[in-house]
Amino acid sequence: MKRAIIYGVTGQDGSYLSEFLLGKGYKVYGVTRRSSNDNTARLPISLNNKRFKLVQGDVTDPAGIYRLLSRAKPHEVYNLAAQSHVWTSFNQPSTTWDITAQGCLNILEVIRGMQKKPRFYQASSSEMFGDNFDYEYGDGEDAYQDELTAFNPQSPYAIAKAAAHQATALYRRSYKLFAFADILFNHESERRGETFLTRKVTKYVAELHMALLEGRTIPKLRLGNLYAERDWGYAPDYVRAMWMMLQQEKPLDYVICTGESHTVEEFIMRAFQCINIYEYRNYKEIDKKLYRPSEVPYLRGDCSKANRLLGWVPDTTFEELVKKMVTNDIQNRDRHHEDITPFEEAGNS
Ligand code: NAP
Ligand code: F7E
Repeated sequence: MKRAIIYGVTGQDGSYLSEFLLGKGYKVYGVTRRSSNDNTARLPISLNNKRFKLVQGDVTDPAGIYRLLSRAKPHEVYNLAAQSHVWTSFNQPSTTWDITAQGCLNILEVIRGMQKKPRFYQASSSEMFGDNFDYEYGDGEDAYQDELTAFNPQSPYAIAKAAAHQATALYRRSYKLFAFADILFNHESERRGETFLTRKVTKYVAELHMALLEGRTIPKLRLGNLYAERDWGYAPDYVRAMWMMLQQEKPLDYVICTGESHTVEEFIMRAFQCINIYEYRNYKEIDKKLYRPSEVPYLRGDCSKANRLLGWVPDTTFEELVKKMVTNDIQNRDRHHEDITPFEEAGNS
């Protein structure tokens, strides 16, 4: 039976990846760091599987990584652990560095010292491109990023990810490690952390939907920069790509994205439209504190290489993604309010 270790198993992607690997017959060691509250809310499905083992650990603790890898003797190690919130990284640059850059190096060093070396996966980020892009036709209309676009990171998070990305490539070249780094563009889901833009919006929309039905008012949605553009995909599609990469004969880096870019405002408008609100501006206010000292203005990936060599294509469209997230947040609210009108029928614009 194949064995895999997932660092970052309690996060959005870690939870989906653990279910995906269990579905493929793996034994999965999911690593969770110690916390004063239960942080396994995303793992009910995996925890019910006898082939899933939840183990305590932390990527900043090299000795613990060594003990786990020596004991479990995995075939594959997935590093999804990170302080992954860009805005937070400006407030906590050192913590972000220790987890997101040094954590990756700690795992690589342990693998380098092992006799039977597992395959290694590193979750790199489109944030590494920062404000840089290439042009297809040179007229500015078709700007994109791919595996060859130069990095110009714009946050402590992106700098840490770029360091981890380069370390993975260096260990692959220097020590012949079977190490891959995917450049993942934004991907969201019903399990997305609640302080990321998409989930913050869909939770608000669900709350507003309920409030309107009950004749209540709620405070406005506080937002930062509405004009940044992102290439948003669906997380389960992206964890499938992670596994597909590690099954390749030759370790290479890939961009994983949808190839479509939308503004923050477009995402918000779509989400409000799910509850039949077509003029959302009355419900939002801009809070300058939510602006970042430095922003990534535009992300649109080109995943032709992953298409060609892995046969990977995203299954979920932008419109489906927004709808899934809003529907899920409304259903979560509904569990406590069984008798309300389904949102498709609510005419509250
Ligand atoms: P996430 O929900 O923030 O999950 C991050 C995970 O890392 C959590 O399980 C967290 O544990 C864990 N972690 C944090 N510090 C740790 C430490 N010191 N030791 C061990 N684990 C630690 O992130 P995600 O959205 O699933 O993303 C997964 C990976 O892909 C991350 O590396 C992220 O940077 C990268 N990525 C994500 C996106 C995206 O759009 N989602 C795009 C590009 C790259 P707790 O649950 O205890 O906090
Ligand atoms: O911001 C703007 C914000 O925090 C998206 C992480 O998974 O993807 C993610 O990073 C955009 C930015 O994600 C609010 O300024 C406006 O332009 O959801 P986000 P992100 O920064 O793109 C990359 C690829 C990763 O690797 C990261 O780990 O939305 N924005 N108003 C806001 N963002 C937030 N969070 N909150 C707001 O109120």
